Formats: sequence, C-alpha cells, structure tokens
Amino acid sequence: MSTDVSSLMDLGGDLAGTYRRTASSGASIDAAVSEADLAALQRDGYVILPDLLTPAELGEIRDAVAPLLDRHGRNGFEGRMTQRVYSVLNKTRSCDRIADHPRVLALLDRLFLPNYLLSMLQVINILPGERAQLLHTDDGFYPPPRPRAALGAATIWAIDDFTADNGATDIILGSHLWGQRTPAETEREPVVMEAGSCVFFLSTLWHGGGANRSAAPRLAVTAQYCEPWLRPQEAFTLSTTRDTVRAVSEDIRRMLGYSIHPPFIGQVDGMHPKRLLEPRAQAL
Ligand SMILES: O=C(O)CCC(=O)C(=O)O
Repeated sequence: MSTDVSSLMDLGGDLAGTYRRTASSGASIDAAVSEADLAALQRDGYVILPDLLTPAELGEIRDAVAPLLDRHGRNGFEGRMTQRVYSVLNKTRSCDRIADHPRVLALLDRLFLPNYLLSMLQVINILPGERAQLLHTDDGFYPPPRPRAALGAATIWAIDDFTADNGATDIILGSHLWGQRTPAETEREPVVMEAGSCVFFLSTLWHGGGANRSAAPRLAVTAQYCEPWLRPQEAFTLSTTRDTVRAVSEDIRRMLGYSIHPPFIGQVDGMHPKRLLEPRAQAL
C-alpha cells in the first residue's frame, strides 16, 4: 500500500488549514514572572497570583452574578449552604477576564498541549454556616492512576477577601505529588488572599471549600482547564450559544473547543469547528 502519510501527525495542519492555531495572550507575560509562578506551582502544587482584578472589575462581577445566585447546592459536595452558577459564559460577560487572564494562560501554556480546553467556569458563593467541603482533586474522575502529571489545572478567584474563617479554599500543601494517599482533615490550610487575587493549582492537588464560620458570604469564581484530548466537565460545545462564542475573546473561543487537537480531535463534519461561525453556516 502506498501512502504519502507516514504518521497521523503529518496531517496535523490539514484541518487547521483555514484557521491556524491562534496565539495565546499568555505570551504577553514576562517569561521570568511565569517561570517563577511555575516553579512555585511545581513545588507546592499551588501558587497565589495577587491583585489581578481591579476594584471596578470586582464590582462588575458582583453586580452581574448577584441576580444569578438564586439556588442552594443540591448535595453535600455542592454544599447545601452554597450557591453555584454554571454555564457562566452564556449568562454574563463579567467573568471573561477570569477565564482568559494572560497571567493564568501563561502558566497553562507551559503545562499543557496547545489548544488546552476550559473544563468548567463556575461562580461559588459560600454562605455563613456552610461546613467544610469534602477534600478532593479535580482530575480524580479521569482513570489514569496517580502519581502522574496533572491532567488539568484550576483557578479560584477571590471576589471577596478570602480569610481564615469565611470559607477560603483549603489546600493540602504538596499533595499534588502523592500517589494513592488521601489527606486528613487536620492537613487543611486555608488560602488567605485579598479580593482580586486568585489561587492557581494543579488538578492533582487535594483541596476543598472551607467552612464559613463568619457572618458574611464568600464569593468566588473558579475556572478549570484540561488537556485538549480530554472531555471537559462542562460540555461547552453543546451549551454555549453561537452568539456567545462570537462575543468572547479568541482565547476563550479556542478553549471552548473551537480549535483542533491535531490531527482530528474537535472536528465538525470533517472540518475545523470555526467553520460553524462563518455566515453561511448560520443555519446549522
Ligand atoms: O469554593 C471553593 O473554595 C472550592 C470549591 C471546589 O473545589 C469545588 O467545588 O470543586
């Protein structure tokens, strides 16, 4: 049998022929800053990125999500005294900067294959009286056994200050390196940080929402990301309207799945998914 293809990767550019892979805005971050972030992340399993959102941006997020916080969690994991908003991109543009912040993308660019995906974007409001959430990892539902490299990463953004008693995310320092070990409750350490900061952690790190022993809610937004060959938690290609896809940044569009993991993953009818955004594809 003769063929001009010796490896499937020879086809890597074919589907992406019309739409070349777009550059990540993570490239705008000083390499020394990102390398320092990465070193802390690899050592501890998490890194705090301070002061990334302005007071105006925080106010915009608070105003936009307040009317969406209309129900409590349905089980102990979601939290009976916790309010969550899913499918955030279809409901407000105010959290876009959280999904595509260049400082975060610069880390993702270093950790994962090109065209990594957004796996989850969620608002989490922990109300006074909420108990500590079950400790968990964010990629434990993918079968490959630990210890292994993280298959994804998460950010949790403090929209309110995170304090030691208001439900700040608890992390287990260094647990990203563990094999099958599970943590004890006594190993929890709250991530204390000011509003506008985020904690970035590997999806292998054990963590959970903290107990809210204060008198005020703790508002946060979390964005999770995964390798481009994994199925994201939120099925964004099914749930995100075409109008929303057009409205978001090129980075978000790529992370929603309007991108190809070479040579074929993510195709639509044998073509690049961005063809769906062309005017003549409106009827699809
Ligand atoms: O709200 C938090 O601080 C953490 C929440 C979390 O890890 C989750 O719900 O998966």
